[in-house]
Amino acid sequence: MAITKLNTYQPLTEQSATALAIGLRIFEDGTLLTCEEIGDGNLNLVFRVLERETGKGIIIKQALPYAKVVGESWPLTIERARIEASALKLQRSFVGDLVPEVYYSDPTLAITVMEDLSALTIARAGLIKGEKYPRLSHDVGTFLANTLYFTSDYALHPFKKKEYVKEFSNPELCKITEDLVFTDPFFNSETNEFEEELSRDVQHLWDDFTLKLEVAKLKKSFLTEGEALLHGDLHTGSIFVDQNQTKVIDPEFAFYGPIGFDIGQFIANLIFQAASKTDEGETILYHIENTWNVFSTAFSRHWKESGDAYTKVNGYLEYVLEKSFQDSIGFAGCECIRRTIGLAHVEDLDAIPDKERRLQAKRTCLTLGKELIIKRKQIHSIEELLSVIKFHFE
Ligand code: SR1
Ligand code: MG
Repeated sequence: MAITKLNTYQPLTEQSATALAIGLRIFEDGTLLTCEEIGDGNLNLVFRVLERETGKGIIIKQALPYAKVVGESWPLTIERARIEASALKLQRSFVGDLVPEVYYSDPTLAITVMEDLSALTIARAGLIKGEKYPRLSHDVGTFLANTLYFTSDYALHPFKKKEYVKEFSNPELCKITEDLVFTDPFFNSETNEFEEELSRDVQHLWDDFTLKLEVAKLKKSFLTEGEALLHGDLHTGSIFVDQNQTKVIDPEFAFYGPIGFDIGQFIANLIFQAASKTDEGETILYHIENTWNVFSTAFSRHWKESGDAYTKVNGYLEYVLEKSFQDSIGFAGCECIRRTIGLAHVEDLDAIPDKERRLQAKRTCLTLGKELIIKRKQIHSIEELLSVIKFHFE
């Protein structure tokens, strides 16, 4: 593929992104193209290049050498672009169209050129508007089962697994999660942000040493258990949807970690929806239940179809599933708390227009988050988890 090759990194502009698209020859020679920077995430530039006549488009995502959400005072390497492109390609080999197709990637320029998904909606935005996505939990459950099983030691030759562990070593983005999910919200840290009215609730949380010990155990799992290749940031802003399809995007936080992490982050982001709505709770609870059921059924099927000598030992699969389930409850609890009082909030809660209702929803996320972390080992089934969640929304 002939391209306009830039040999050194420089942030793209709408002009240079268009030149790159022309060089890639994805479009017919001479077609008129338009380009717009549409990135609204925390870290990267995202350009959409469109062929004017047909509306056919591509996305060019480029990592910036700093965290866009804070600015140049928070430097980051552009290594995450290589991780993201590699993760998308590997995930696609296990889940097909549940992730976008990558047309081209260049680690020097830190770009990934991929399928344009702008006909779909970001799940968080659609759910906030009250849209229903019947396939969402089925597709995310399948994504989780396939990516987590087929990148784990349960499926891979040990040499291949260790190659992937090296390829997906992602210390900088892991550090963001270690700080923003597992540490800062539980201490009086400068990165935290919350309404004055929540100060007493937050102080109560910071004074809770039982909670801190359980979060320390969860952080230890995140730091030390390289079980499977995680997406690493599986919130509803990382998922495009419509009525018929689901696409999981943005795996720049991918690394080898504990299976329960992705599941827990997704569940927590559904919980924000339940917390923000006065109706439709049942649909969200259904998605939580279905995600786990689809995940555990497909993961068990893969396990029974392959695996080593130990995967045939009675009780081992059940042990792995129960550990992942209880970890995911704890990780969901951490996500509930950090998105409420930490650095990166969610629209589901922040955009609740009525102040009292907003504060109430946030308090619920804090108390529910705490209960999920502390009681995770006493919750043995998805039905029990739903009862705990429902109790907080009654
Ligand atoms: C500085 S990045 C803040 C958050 O945005 C990403 O999507 C991750 O969730 C991260 O924690
Ligand atoms: Mg992202």
